[in-house]
Amino acid sequence: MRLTHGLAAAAAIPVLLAACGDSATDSTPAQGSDTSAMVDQSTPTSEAMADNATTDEAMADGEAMDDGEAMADGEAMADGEAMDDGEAMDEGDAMGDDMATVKFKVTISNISASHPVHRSGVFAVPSGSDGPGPLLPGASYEATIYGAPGESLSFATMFVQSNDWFVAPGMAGIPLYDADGNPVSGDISDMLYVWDAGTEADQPVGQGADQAPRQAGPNTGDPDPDNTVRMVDGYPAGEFVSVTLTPGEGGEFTLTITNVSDNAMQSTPFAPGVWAVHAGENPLFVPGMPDPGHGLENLAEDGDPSVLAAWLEENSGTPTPLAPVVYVWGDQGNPLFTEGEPAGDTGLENLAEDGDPSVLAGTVDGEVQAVPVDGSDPGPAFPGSGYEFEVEIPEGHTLSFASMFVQSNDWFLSPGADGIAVFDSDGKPVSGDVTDQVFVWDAGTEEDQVPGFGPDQAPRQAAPNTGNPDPDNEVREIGSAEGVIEVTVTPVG
Ligand SMILES: [Ca+2]
Ligand SMILES: [Ca+2]
Ligand SMILES: [Ca+2]
Ligand SMILES: [Ca+2]
Repeated sequence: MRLTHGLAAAAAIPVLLAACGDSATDSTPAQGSDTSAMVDQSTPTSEAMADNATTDEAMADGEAMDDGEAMADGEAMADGEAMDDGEAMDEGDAMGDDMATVKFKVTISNISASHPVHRSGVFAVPSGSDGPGPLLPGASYEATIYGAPGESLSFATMFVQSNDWFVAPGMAGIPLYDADGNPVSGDISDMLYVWDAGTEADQPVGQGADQAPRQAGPNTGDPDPDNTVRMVDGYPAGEFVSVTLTPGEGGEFTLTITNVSDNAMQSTPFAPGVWAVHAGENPLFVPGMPDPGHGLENLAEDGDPSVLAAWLEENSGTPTPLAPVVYVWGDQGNPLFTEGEPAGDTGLENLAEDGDPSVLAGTVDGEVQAVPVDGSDPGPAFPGSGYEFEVEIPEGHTLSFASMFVQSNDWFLSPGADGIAVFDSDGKPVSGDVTDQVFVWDAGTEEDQVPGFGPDQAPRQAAPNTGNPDPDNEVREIGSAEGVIEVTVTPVG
């Protein structure tokens, strides 16, 4: 058992008893001797039986044990003879039905660095305009982005007087910091290219009937005889757009895309596009390969960034540490919070803002796992690490836990109102991935800043509980936990 948190380990038995709604905390001699006898049977179930907490729970009433009546509702146990010769114990299933407590190994793995895209968005509103629209010569799109050293920027915007051309950086994207860790500042146009998406046959630039300004409808035109994304020769991107990065405070940059095509060989609008800040290579396309099919075609042929933006959002995630976990089980669902209600003074705020689970653990009689799998001291679990613990859960009960999403003001990971089903409808223990029952929540206790950059977030804040009040004080779902953590339960007892 990886319960290295001594306090939590010591609290395990009272918690289990509380969860069982039973006050039988005294261990009578009768129970003690029975426990020994069961251990001696060396049956598959004997290990589970050996735990005092399990025995206490099943036997419910130590006093009644003396006259055997408490055993009467445990049919396998009721047969004293069977116990004596061990036959009942050999029938592991019968014992399981009655004792009905299963030990699970629970793993919470931090996979938050698995998304290559960390943040993404759309630019669509030209300067001087009230709403989305094409970027005419002289006008600019702006986007506010955040980037850390090691991250790069990619974006794409349609070259409107074409069938399927767009402007974007190359395979590496644009690194946002130089080798000394200084933010990139100024004109980046020479890192951009005009690309052919390979999705529609090219017609003469600015004249083709199937090009966006003239085509009968979106996605009109012949297939491109070359279906690969490739650079367009003779069209240097810097002749058509001027693109700058202006660093601000705390990892902020302003991306400005200005249409300068008026004096170029071909005047053209550009269209609303997407941006992505990422680790590794440009996630939008691979030069020399076909359009990956995430929406680049819509952007490049019709100036519609929505499909690609949705894919990026779906595949974006901020790498984050996790903080020590509080966990609890019971038959009343998840006791750690109530969706749609304020967090109150349960300790959820301490957990969600500062990564401190101890107050909430006290409130719900929960346990804490504070030492990550790759560590020996309590602390955060970074991407690639995680938390692991073993827990005995009575049949029909569910498991709940909470852990801070550290690169946030007040986000945490936890299952919904029902908790995690660790037994199926037949009462059999579940084994495997249960991440789909876990979500990212906003505790409603602190105003959100950009994940990974907010100065009042745990890694950067001056002190615990620093930050503005949340304008919405209700606990609410942010999204799925998929891509942030992976949660598995495995029966081991
Ligand atoms: Ca083409
Ligand atoms: Ca077309
Ligand atoms: Ca919040
Ligand atoms: Ca804070």
